Amino acid sequence: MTKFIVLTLFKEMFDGFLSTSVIKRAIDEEKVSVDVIDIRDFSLNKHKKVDFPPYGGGSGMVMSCEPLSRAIDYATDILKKYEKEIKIIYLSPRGKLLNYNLSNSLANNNSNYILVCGHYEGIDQRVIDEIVDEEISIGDYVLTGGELPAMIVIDSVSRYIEGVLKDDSTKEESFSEGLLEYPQYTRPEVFNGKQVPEVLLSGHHENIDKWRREQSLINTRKKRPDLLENIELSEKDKRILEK
Ligand code: 4GT
Repeated sequence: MTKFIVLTLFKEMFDGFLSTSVIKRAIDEEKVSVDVIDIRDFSLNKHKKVDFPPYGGGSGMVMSCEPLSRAIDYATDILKKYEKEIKIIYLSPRGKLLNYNLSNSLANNNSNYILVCGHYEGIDQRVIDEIVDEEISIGDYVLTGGELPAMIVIDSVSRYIEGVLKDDSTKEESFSEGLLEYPQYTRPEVFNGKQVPEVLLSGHHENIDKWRREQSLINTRKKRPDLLENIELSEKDKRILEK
């Protein structure tokens, strides 16, 4: 089981996420666990303050070191009881970009995770420098907090944990690793005069696999040619793309 402990000022944001669909089932079946802890509980300040104006001036508030470091110590103590390594991740637009490879490796490197969510102008740099192991970004845009990114990390990592997806669609996916997915169709056979591609109705699995691979490759070249630069294509794949 992979364990996530989330540290946040806005616990309630996780309620819907953790009580729905695939993630709910993964938790119920003990494939993953997610504990959400309020950083405010670790403030020693009599008003439970966790943020202060930035040194040097400027707008907004910065989350201060003490509550955060105490919350991280508390989470670390919980995770110490288990065999796995403990990785402390800060979600931030300055982090390493999340992609298929990173999600997959987080799922399969025998680690449990502490996910630190910033809010306002973020957290004191000394926490990042001295305590955080890895900074992860979910894309090149700024959000109001690290909570949505933390959910995205948990969601995308969980999909690659053995047994989380019932019919293991990541196996099928790994057939198109690093490429865009092929198009999917379901009933009815004709919608607004448009037919489902003939080959998918043929029952000929070899032809279906071949068609899907072609679609993945052609779509990837058309929409995300950058993805083709990071993967190794077979001779067969190269021939498809030469056509
Ligand atoms: C974007 C991302 C992220 C934010 C991202 C600190 C205060 C960061 C607000 C937070 N924005 N977090 N992880 N692209 N905003 O991943």
